[in-house]
Amino acid sequence: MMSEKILVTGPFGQIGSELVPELQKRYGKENVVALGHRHIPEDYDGVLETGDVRNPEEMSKLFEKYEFTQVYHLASLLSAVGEDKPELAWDVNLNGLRTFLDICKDRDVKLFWASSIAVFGPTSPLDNTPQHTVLEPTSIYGITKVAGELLCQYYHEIYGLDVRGLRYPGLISWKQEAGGGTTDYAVEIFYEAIKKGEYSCFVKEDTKLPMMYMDDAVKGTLMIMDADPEDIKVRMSYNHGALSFTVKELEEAIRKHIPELKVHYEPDKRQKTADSWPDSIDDSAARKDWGWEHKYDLPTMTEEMIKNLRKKFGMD
Ligand code: AKB
Repeated sequence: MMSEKILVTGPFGQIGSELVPELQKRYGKENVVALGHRHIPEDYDGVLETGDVRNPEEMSKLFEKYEFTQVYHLASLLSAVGEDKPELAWDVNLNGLRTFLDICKDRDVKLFWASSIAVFGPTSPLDNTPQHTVLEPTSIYGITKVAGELLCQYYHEIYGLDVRGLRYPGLISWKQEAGGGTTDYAVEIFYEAIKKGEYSCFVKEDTKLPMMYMDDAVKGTLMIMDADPEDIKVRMSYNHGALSFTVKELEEAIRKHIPELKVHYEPDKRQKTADSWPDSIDDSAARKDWGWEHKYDLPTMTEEMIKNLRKKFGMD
């Protein structure tokens, strides 16, 4: 196998914190470079560079130094923080992506880009939202993801760049807390249930969104990057689905393990974004083209989350 050199941007975020160790296991610690920006964990064990994804000169120098063969470009502002800082969201999400599209188009590099269910909006079908449908998002985050997906497709068509992407749903994980997203409640509820037995939820109890356990998200990310280029028929981003539940259903699943759990519902401005996103998505294109399948359902994901968080907080 050709030896790989891998760059991961956003390596200490929710996805990166779990993807980087998997990449290190597969390709060797010395072959995975984490591009840190501001918050770098003191105990990070691996090759580290610091820099700004919006700076093409800085990023080009890194490519000269390491001759990367794969890039996982995860660095992004999420939906809730994007509404507070729309200019920064535009700058980081799109100028960051442009940097890598431009550098990679002239090299033999496979580029992964993280998109989101935020590409959909109130005019997209709500249930089982198809791969190809109306994309009229109302959040700035969603707008950057649609524009980014179109750019990816453009660079593939015009320059032959091997770029691949996933529309992640809300991701649920215990190693690293989510931050700045609309789906963060689905992670926070576990932390608060375990620490305090009580959670105040910022969306209504009947809010239903597509979700996925992080192990499945990491598996899907590696699967799409392993796939034969011929099998990647979508060069925008693939719908990436697993679960779909209301907050009330999640609350009930957690209560099976923590019977005393109390949840209050105090919707805030994030409700509007949640309401504009699909209830569930159709990911049959990913299943057909490159064999995507998920493992975790609501009960097994809930059990894993609670078991691991109890361990993490020394409560088992
Ligand atoms: C968010 O809520 O902003 C993210 C996402 C679904 O892209 N978790």
